[in-house]
Amino acid sequence: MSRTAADILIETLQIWGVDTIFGLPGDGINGIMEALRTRQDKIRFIQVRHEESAAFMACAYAKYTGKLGVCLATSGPGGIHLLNGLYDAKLDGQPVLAITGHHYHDLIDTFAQQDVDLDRVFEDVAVYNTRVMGAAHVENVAHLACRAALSYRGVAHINFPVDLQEQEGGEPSPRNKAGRESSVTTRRAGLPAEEELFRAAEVLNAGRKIVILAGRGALHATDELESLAEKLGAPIVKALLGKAAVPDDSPYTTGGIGLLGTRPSQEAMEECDTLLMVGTSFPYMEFLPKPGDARGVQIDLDPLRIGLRYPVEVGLVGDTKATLQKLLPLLVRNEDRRFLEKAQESMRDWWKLMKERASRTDKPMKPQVVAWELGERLSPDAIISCDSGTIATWFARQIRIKRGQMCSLSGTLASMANGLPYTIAAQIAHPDRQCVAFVGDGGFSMLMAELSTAVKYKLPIKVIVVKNNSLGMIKWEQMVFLGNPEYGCELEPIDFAAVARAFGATGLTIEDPADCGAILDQALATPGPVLVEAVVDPFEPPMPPKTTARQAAKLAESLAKGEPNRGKIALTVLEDKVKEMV
Ligand SMILES: Cc1cc2nc3c(=O)[nH]c(=O)nc-3n(C[C@H](O)[C@H](O)[C@H](O)COP(=O)(O)OP(=O)(O)OC[C@H]3O[C@@H](n4cnc5c(N)ncnc54)[C@H](O)[C@@H]3O)c2cc1C
Ligand SMILES: Cc1ncc(C[n+]2csc(CCOP(=O)(O)OP(=O)(O)O)c2C)c(N)n1
Ligand SMILES: [Mg+2]
Repeated sequence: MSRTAADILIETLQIWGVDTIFGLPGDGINGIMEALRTRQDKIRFIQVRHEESAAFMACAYAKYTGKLGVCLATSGPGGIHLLNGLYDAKLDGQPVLAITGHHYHDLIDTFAQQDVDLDRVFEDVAVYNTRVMGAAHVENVAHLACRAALSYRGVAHINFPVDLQEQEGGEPSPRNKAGRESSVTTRRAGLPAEEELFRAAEVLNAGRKIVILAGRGALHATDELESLAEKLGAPIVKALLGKAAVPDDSPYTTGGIGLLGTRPSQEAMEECDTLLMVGTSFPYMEFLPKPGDARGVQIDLDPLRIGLRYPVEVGLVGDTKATLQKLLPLLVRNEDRRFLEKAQESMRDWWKLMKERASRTDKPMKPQVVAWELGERLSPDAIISCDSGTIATWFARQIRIKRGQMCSLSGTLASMANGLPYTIAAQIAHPDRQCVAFVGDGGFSMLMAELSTAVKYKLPIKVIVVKNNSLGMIKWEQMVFLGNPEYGCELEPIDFAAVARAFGATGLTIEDPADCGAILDQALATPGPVLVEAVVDPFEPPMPPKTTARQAAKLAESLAKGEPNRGKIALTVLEDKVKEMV
């Protein structure tokens, strides 16, 4: 039997090492589903409950393996559902291939059912975007799509009309010659020019108070980063996607930066005379030194990103690890260790404060307690995925990442709801590792049907839902940034433990901080998918590293304007401040 166009597509993906596709069937992709059915021993199809999850999963698969993530959706609504997860991949620079269906090729643009030109819809999200014109077209475009996603670290999209999927053979045009494609992968810009390395070394060797800002582009260069910090006497500040670039117990790091960051990181940024940015496009420029206050050097794989956030003097275009290996021998040890030592001392105080916030016995339980107790119990190989919300603050601050662990969230898109799909993809990619979702009640409820996916594929994921019955982060933003009473942020409570049990997973609840550790132990030791609902204080504020007078004034304004929970909020904020001072 001759191969269909869909067979050619799937076989080409196999050449590129694709072993997993996340998706949901539909009438626009039945031909592709058949090609997958007949190859299920070689390529896994993971059925999801919502295509958005499939795209998040493809993104996380890429984040946690470095390989191409692939998702599949039907024509019209299926493809549209993919979009949010695809933007997550685009904005966090992950290689993802999206395959979508279209209806019959000769009825396209005739007001037919599901007549959505997804190749036009996906124009902005994709670095490579095409519609299949016939069986003879497939091999060429499938190779290119894989190559484009991997080399440009972005989204590639193939839109495939349903009738063409079943087309057999397909006569190539006179100019099209078969067998000309290659699946050899190539990397761009491995190393910067030598003279740039010398110029960078000159700037760094002249610095006395140097800060290293490391991001996700440095995740694979932990040892090099620590050697760099040792040589330069420089604290390593971490952008959130670079949380695992060095472990939190490294003597060189002051942890995160930004609203979710630490005070020592902010102080180091305020005082430094030299800034070295490594694999980061950290977006909050207000947390970086003022232009002119520090000299700047930046390492990035993408030349477009050089000088994006800070006017650096030298840009090293190259891979972090390879570049640092070349740069390190050119650096002279900074004998003035005072800047690093001061940062280390501030960090000791910071961790005391974090532990203090996480050891509170108040009821309702403080969210920091859950994050801290979880972090203490995670196994050395754990993969932790988080959602957008105040939940990200507790994740950033109270979960101390260890060497060997991985973690992520939807960074630059900052989407809600990715946490559960990310965790499912992590567990599929790494069946033997501990995979944990740390999510808020708002984000989790958006895609919670994927619990069924975890049950279906017997994935032993652990999901910690921090339940404050509110869209917590937005509530605080409305009050602290705008000075308005919260509006539209309360959530109707859901019994998530009961929901988990209804899905066929184990469901546990923590209400008393005294039980938190024991219940988390139980959850982590229970086989199969487990959900823990942690009921927390909705009035616990995600405090910035340093509260500004403007933020305090705005909060007071919102309370005065009639914030419905003003009594409780005033008390909680005041109590937190008092506790920190005594
Ligand atoms: C609710 C919420 C709150 C947030 N608050 C904060 C906050 O307070 N602080 C914070 O830091 N983040 C925060 N974030 C995340 C933030 O939006 C950004 O996503 C994050 O700061 C970016 O981290 P990054 O610089 O590591 O990654 P990116 O912005 O993706 O930058 C990575 C850079 O590395 C480069 N690169 C990739 N691979 C390599 C390589 N091999 N070698 C060299 N370069 C490479 C890329 O070209 C890119 O320029 C928040 C997110 C959410 C959801
Ligand atoms: C898809 C999407 N919708 C809306 C937002 C805006 N937003 C950011 S955080 C947040 C609240 C998240 O609530 P929850 O998951 O309960 O976490 P919490 O802040 O309560 O910890 C909202 C609505 C977003 N980032 N993504
Ligand atoms: Mg919430």
